[in-house]
Amino acid sequence: MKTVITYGIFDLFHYGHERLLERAKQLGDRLIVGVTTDQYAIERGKLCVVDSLQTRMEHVRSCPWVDEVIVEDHPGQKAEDIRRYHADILAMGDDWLGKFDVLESLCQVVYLPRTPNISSSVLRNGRFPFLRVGMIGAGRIADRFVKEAGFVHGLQIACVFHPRPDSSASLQRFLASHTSIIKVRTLEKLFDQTDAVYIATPHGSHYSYAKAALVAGKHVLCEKPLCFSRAQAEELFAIAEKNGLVLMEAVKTAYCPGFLRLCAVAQSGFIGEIVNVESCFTRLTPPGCREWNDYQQGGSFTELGSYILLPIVKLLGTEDASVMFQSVRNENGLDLFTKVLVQRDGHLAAGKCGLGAKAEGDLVISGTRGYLYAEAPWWKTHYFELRGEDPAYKKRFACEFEGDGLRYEIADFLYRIQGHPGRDMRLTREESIWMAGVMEQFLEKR
Ligand code: C2G
Repeated sequence: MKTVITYGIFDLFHYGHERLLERAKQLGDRLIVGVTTDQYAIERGKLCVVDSLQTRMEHVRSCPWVDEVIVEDHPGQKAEDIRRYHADILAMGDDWLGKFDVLESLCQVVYLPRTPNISSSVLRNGRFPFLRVGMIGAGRIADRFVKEAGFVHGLQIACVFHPRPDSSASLQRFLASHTSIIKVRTLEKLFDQTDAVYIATPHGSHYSYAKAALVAGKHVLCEKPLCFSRAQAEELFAIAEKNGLVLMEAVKTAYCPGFLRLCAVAQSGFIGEIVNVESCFTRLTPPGCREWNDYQQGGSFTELGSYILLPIVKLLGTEDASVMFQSVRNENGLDLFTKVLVQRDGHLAAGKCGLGAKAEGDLVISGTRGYLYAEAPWWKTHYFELRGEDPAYKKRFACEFEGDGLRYEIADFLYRIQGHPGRDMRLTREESIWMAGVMEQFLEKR
């Protein structure tokens, strides 16, 4: 009995997959197929898998040549499976040529010619129109956004609008490094040429640009903080819902695989009841930067508050809570360092952020049976530990965090616009509205 094993994502199952499985079976007597989980596919940079794991496994299982279907969910699993199933042959398409030669010490590795002119991404693009994205603003993050958008298939950055089209140095720099993106001089032009808008302008202008885009029928991905009042946030989400549009707040951590895993572990009982969340994010920012020039909405909390509030709202929810602030300010009244204290029955939380003072940027989630610890930069979550009473006990979790990590929120934005379920929980409407309410309280008390 010769056992053959192969692996794939098998998204939007097509005859290229069928032919690969048929030919793999012809190499032996038994064919085992490993289907990659959504999470592991995302960790491998496949950000826009359409079909659920269940559906993809059913498609593979429905093929007459397939004897057994297993799940592939972690790096190095192929070597484990080859031993576990006593596989004689690992068969893969030749787009993987050479990549699995290292496993030849365990079994024969065969690369089968790939079927030309068919792929899941071609089918995906065929099924969903290419999303034309317009950008408002051309500052620091805008540049990184374009680079990260390059990893998400199915969308294209078409044009950019800047309120000062002729005098903005950052816009000139941006256009020089992104020559395929055209400058438009009016918002109307931007809306005419796009399906969705990414807003990367100074905080105080997010609400008005988001409202204009939603009213114009455009999906919106808006940099954090979405806006500075609960009522404004509720209004924006109401317009989005009325117009059948996606509105997402771009707190990138909320969409990255590691943070999703951290929240899942925290909420799955390993640490017991969650009692306290402590988050910290500091980034020393020199005088003269925009964060210090905006006397209305500048300072540390409006810049970094969304990050430190994220684990608090994700793990403790959006019910009413008492929120208190303590800040150290500069001569212009802007906060160099701010602590936010959140209290609700049975739950406590404290967030610290600073552009003018440094602290240990860690995240600690305390429960009745243990705690989770994530060191800086937890907001680019790639590693965290489960710890308990015994200091020697540490369960380690490592996760992919590719590039600048904006690709995950961009992929989710596209995914939600294409109408796929299951990703709107990553940062919900209620959570964004709650954070806008906390921002409102901070500015009121400032
Ligand atoms: N394939 C093919 N012809 C195509 C498309 C895919 O022969 N036109 C093969 C691939 O080479 C692969 C298998 O079908 O061997 C599954 O392809 P995908 O679903 O694209 O999965 P992939 O990203 O290659 O995942 O850990 C390895 C991965 O799990 C492989």
